[in-house]
Amino acid sequence: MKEILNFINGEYVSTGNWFDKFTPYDGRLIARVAEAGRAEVDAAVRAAREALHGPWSKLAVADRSELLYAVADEINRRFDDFVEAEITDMGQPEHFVRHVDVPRGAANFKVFADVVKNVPNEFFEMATPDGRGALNYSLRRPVGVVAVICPWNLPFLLMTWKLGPAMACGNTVVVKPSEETPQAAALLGEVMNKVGIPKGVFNVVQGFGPDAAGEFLTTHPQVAAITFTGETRTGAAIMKAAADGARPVSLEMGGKNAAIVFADCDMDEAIAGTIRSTFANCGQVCLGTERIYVERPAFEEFVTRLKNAVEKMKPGAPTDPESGMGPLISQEHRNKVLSYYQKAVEEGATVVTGGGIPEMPDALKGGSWVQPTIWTGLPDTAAVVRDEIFGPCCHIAPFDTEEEVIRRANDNPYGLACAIWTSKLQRAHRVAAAIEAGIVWVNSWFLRDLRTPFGGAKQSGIGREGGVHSLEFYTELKNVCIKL
Ligand code: NAD
Ligand code: 6OD
Repeated sequence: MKEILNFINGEYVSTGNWFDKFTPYDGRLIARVAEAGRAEVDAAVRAAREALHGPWSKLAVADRSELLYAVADEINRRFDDFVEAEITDMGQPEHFVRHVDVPRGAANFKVFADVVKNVPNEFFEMATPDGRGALNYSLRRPVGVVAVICPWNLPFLLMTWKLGPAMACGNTVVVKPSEETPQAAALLGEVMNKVGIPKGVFNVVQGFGPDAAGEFLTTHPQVAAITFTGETRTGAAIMKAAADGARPVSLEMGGKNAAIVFADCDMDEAIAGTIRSTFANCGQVCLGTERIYVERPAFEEFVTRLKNAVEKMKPGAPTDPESGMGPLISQEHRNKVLSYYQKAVEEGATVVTGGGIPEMPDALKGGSWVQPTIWTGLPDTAAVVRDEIFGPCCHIAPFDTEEEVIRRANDNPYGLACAIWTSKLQRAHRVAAAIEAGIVWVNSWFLRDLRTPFGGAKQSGIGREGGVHSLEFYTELKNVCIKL
């Protein structure tokens, strides 16, 4: 049986406690994972703390960047191993993992290695009463040991999205991957050792959240900052933990993202884009669309075409080239999604397609499969139109005016992302400006330039990462004032 371990101070560390890892697509037990307790979390934070004052922080920025380029190159050299780790952890189609999740692992290190080399510092010359004057300039310094708490959807992409900037800024890190997806983080330890990242700079503790590795890490007094991706409820608990010690948090949290489809849009593009935004990764993308508003003249056409496209999407095993969709991450998450499928019917939805469990071949019957599902006919107050479900499903509603759709799209506690489909330039700008979300895509979805600010409004997040915005979180800015 494969064993997945912690990675502390450059070494793989086992523990006396193990938990099982099953694949989501056939329910097979594939590994046992060594769960970190307080002792391992302490050891990881201690190693990170020592490394902070060792060679890592003394490296010139350009030399640190060179090491991070080497990390990216080694990820690319081990590309197939990361693909294997991600498909057995997450169960998504191999082509999706190869083209979306794993390449971003390398890019996340490369881009931030570039960003930190190109940050201008502020400089102010000032007058003083004695006429001699003074010069002010700013220096950026690492924050310290950063705790990185990760979710299970797109595990490698989301973990490295935090590690890239944290390490590029000279911090040391302790990562806690989701208990559902432990493999890529463990594998990354081999990459770090191979390219010569100093011991203790990158550490991994495996395990769960509350009263376990996650909480031990976020409450650890030597952790200087916490960066988190996951559910809003968990983010709020982490914020409370961070208040003890007044430590900064960067929180990327849940969403209930709207798509707005105007009748003037390119309908082929809107359908293809919505198929991706609603069903990619089996709907387990925080930026994904779960509420769709379609201008009334285009409503029937949009519903019919989306239904036809969805019904062509066959769920299947990750390595099946015909697979259009993978499973949900776990049976527990499937129960949650299916409870919403049932709620939709109880609330009076018209089930346009799906709504249940697909018939799968015997070899895949142990997986957490659900049908891709479309509903219409519900008011915006219905649970499936308000709550984040995080599954392959959406509700489609008609609208009549621009003002109305902006109000309805904004009438939700979350504010992560929105996709607008229109061919009218002025309308695109108007609606994008009025939408309460951290990210708005026009005639596209999940098109990412890593230099841009990324994060959520309202209950979808606190703070922005990406490009120089990441530096605001991962560095302390210090002013030096020199009297002349
Ligand atoms: P989750 O909040 O359940 O878990 C995330 C991580 O937090 C896991 O590693 C978990 O073990 C840990 N954790 C849980 N309780 C903790 C505690 N009390 N203290 C410390 N750590 C704790 O989220 P998930 O189910 O893994 O991921 C899905 C959620 O993540 C969805 O809500 C999705 O929208 C959100 N998400 C948001 C973004 C974004 O960029 N905004 C990106 C991806 C996922
Ligand atoms: O692209 C990114 O940087 C990012 N954080 C994506 C988040 C996807 C959510 O599932």
